[in-house]
Amino acid sequence: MHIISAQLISVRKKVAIVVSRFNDFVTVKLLEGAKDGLLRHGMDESDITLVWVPGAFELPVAAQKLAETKKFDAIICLGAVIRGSTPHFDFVANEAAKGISHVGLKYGLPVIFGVITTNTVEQAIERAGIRVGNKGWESAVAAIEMMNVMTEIEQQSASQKTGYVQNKASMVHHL
Ligand code: INI
Repeated sequence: MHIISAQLISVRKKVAIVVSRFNDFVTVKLLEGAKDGLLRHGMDESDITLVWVPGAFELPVAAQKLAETKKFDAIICLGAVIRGSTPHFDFVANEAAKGISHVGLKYGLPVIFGVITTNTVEQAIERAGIRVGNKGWESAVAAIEMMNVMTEIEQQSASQKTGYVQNKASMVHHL
């Protein structure tokens, strides 16, 4: 049995963070959480690209443009859609979710959905806390795990073709 279960350490990876200005009293906290999450898992700040967009609705198109460059191993999308403050909550939230998922599948790239969708401002603030309970921090950890999962899948598929399986400690030949 081949098991792929990735480490939570980021080595030689490049990440883009796309963050929306709308509800920036929340999204700035998400951004802080995401940066902290990446740096604490070994990422170098120079390997992080930050892109601001007007609102959550614009997250997918920016993520798509970044994915097209093929320069990134993961893209983290951060936003806050709060039902109380908009009659078109559902449109914005749904399009952001659909679009982000679409970019990930189109490019075979981890595109992380770090968008808070809440009924109230209080709930949004709660989910943008200092590290624990911070959706940005959780998104960073998800990005790191997924970048490593993608690498391991590629390595395992290459090694299965050649008959070699490379694990962390050794090279095992499967006859
Ligand atoms: N954008 C958000 O990120 N969150 C919201 O809660 C929100 N509300 O309330 O409308 C919001 N709207 C703006 C939208 O994302 C676009 O920027 C705008 O419609 C222009 O395309």
